[in-house]
Amino acid sequence: MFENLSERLDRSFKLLKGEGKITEINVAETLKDVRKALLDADVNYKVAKQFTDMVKEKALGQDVLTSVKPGQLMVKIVHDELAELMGGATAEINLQGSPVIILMAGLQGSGKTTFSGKLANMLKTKKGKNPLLVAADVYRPAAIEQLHVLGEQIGVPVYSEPENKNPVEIARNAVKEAKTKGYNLVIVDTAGRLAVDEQMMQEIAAVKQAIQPHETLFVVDSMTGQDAVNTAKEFNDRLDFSGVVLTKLDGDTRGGAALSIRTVVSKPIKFVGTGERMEALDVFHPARMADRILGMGDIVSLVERVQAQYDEEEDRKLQKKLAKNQFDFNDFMVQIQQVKKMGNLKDLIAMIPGVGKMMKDVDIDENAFKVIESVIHSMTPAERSNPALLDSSRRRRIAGGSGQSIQEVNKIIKQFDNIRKMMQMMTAAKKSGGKMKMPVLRKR
Ligand SMILES: Nc1nc2c(ncn2[C@@H]2O[C@H](COP(=O)(O)OP(=O)(O)OP(=O)(O)O)[C@@H](O)[C@H]2O)c(=O)[nH]1
Ligand SMILES: [Mg+2]
Repeated sequence: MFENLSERLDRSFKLLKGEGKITEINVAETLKDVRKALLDADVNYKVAKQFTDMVKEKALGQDVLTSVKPGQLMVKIVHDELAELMGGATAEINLQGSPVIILMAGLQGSGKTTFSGKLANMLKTKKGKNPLLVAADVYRPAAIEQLHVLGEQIGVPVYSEPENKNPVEIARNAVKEAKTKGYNLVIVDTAGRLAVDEQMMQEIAAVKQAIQPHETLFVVDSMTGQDAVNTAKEFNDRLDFSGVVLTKLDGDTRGGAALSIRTVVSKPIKFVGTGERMEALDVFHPARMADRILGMGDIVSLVERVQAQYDEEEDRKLQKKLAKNQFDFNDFMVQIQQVKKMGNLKDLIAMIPGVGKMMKDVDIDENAFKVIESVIHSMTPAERSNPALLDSSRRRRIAGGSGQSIQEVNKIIKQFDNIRKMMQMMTAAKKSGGKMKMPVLRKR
């Protein structure tokens, strides 16, 4: 995401950084490039102009021309202004209420139902909420089913009235149900609608009126481009929503809408969806997003995501096994599952500062795990817990069983050996009090 934009900005800054002496002329040139990059990334032209004017003003005010490192100072100014453009501070979701009521609104296919599930999952696991999902999409029977499937997946109950065609009643009944059954969070998924469809706009306004939600979230597909801005405006005029959710930021999006919406409707972006999986949801942080756009990576989000999946108990068991030199293929499998839970590998890698750009055209083989898993599955339990058994005849049998070549099987066993050695070294270093260098987080 935002790849084009970050690349283009990078190029114009490089020019600036390369200059021995910066003049007003090349600052102006750079800003022209920045503006063009923004426009090409689908940022609203008024917003782009306002943005570069602001940067120019700041740059002049801070005497970029006479500073020691003018290129870097410019990058910093652009960074801070980008963050400002996206709302400055992180906007928290309002969880004051019993029950807290959250209403979804947005165009057809924008990702409302998926986001409803993701949000229930996040607030349940991270905030200890006890959520009730509500299927108030009365137009497509499949929509109710879809929410039930998601609910089951994340272990959250779903309220629905398949026979009732009145979303206002369903929503009202659901809130009543939540109160009597002790759910402290109600998430109401609604049918997608077109802003031009007067009847449907009235309907969602009526649902809002009836249940008085603490948050009304406008869900928008980031791939929609400029149209997203207009849609956001129309929904806001009718619903006065409290926050924006950008979905599908994992796709091939230019992301400019994200930069414009905040300015146009003056409502904060609260969450971003980055995939179809229930875990693929991030709280929106303007400064981190600015980092990402400028190619500085998003190491903090990365660390958070890794931590969320990190199982302390598992880790302790693993340390013990390592110390006793008992790390085996079963443990290897557990490790692979943990990495897989973190989401799409390419997304994760894109968050590492400086690496995102380099890896842009590298094809990361998401199937690599599958091959490893199939090889491990073809081992007997004895072999899995005692890799030393794996002689050449056993390896041949495993190759046959997993449908891989013998070379592939050898390679995977070798990789396993290397990982085991590396992990042992790390554990030993930790034990002896030796310092393993931790990566330093970039601080601004
Ligand atoms: N890649 C990606 N796909 C997503 C994301 N969010 C939703 N989707 C996909 O987008 C499609 C539409 O999502 P839904 O959640 O059904 O959208 P909706 O707004 O409920 O659609 P309607 O109820 O028909 O209006 C589904 O195939 C989702 O899997 C996301 O963040 N990233
Ligand atoms: Mg839906």
